[in-house]
Amino acid sequence: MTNSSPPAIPLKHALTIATSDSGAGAGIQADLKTFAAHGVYGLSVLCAVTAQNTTAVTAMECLSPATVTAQLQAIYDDIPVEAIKIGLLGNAENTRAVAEFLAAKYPHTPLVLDPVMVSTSGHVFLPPDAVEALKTLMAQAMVITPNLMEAATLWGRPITGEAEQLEAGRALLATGAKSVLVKGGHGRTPEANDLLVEAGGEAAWFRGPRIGTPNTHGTGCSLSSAIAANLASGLTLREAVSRAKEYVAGGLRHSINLGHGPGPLNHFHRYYHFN
Ligand code: PXL
Repeated sequence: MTNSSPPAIPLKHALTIATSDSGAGAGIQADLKTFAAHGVYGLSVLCAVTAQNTTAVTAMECLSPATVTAQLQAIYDDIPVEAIKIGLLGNAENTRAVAEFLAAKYPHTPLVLDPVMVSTSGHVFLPPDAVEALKTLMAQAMVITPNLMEAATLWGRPITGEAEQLEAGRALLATGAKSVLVKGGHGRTPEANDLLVEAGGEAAWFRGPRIGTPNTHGTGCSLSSAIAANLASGLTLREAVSRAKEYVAGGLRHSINLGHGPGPLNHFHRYYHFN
């Protein structure tokens, strides 16, 4: 081996079950880039395809639950999975198919569930029956990662400050999720503070400055994938969240001016920046 060869690292595998974003800033593309940036082998199960760029989502088509399950089975039959991230599943049928498969085959694998319902550009991704199905899947999660709007929707009450952020986090433990990360990125305060509420109601704040950039597309996808990658590498949940927040902050500091709307973060900011 020469001095210049890269280091050998343990092979860990993270699986994303999510939807394609043709602009590749969010969705399954963001998840796979995040896994790669963490030195974790990324596996993917595609649930739907969106046609979108930085300005709008113009079409979406779901794959059949049979095709979703076949992808899960193909991976299960051949490749180990140390952590799973769930993003946009598209409809109630796919959500139920995923819930059934994970309960049967991956009952002890750490599951990070990002309850994506509406895109930042305002596109409603999930019909109401899919939101109900998603609530059932939350009971299988190690952590769910709602932003303030998603947490308010799931809780059924508005969140206007940190006291309510904490109340919402505690209330959402009733979903059955082992812990809840209520992300503060969509607030209006100078800081973007995320709150982790763990079983029993114990809470930990992860504080950080709000990073002034319009390019925030895919932030939620990337954070939940970074948490999953860190869990796959064997970190505790708190450490996984803390490092994931740092990773996303770095990506936002070096975010990419792509297209005419909000661009994505730079998933590989630790390796190169664009000028
Ligand atoms: O960031 C949520 C999200 C998840 N999945 C897909 C998306 C988006 C946001 O645009 O496009 C496919």
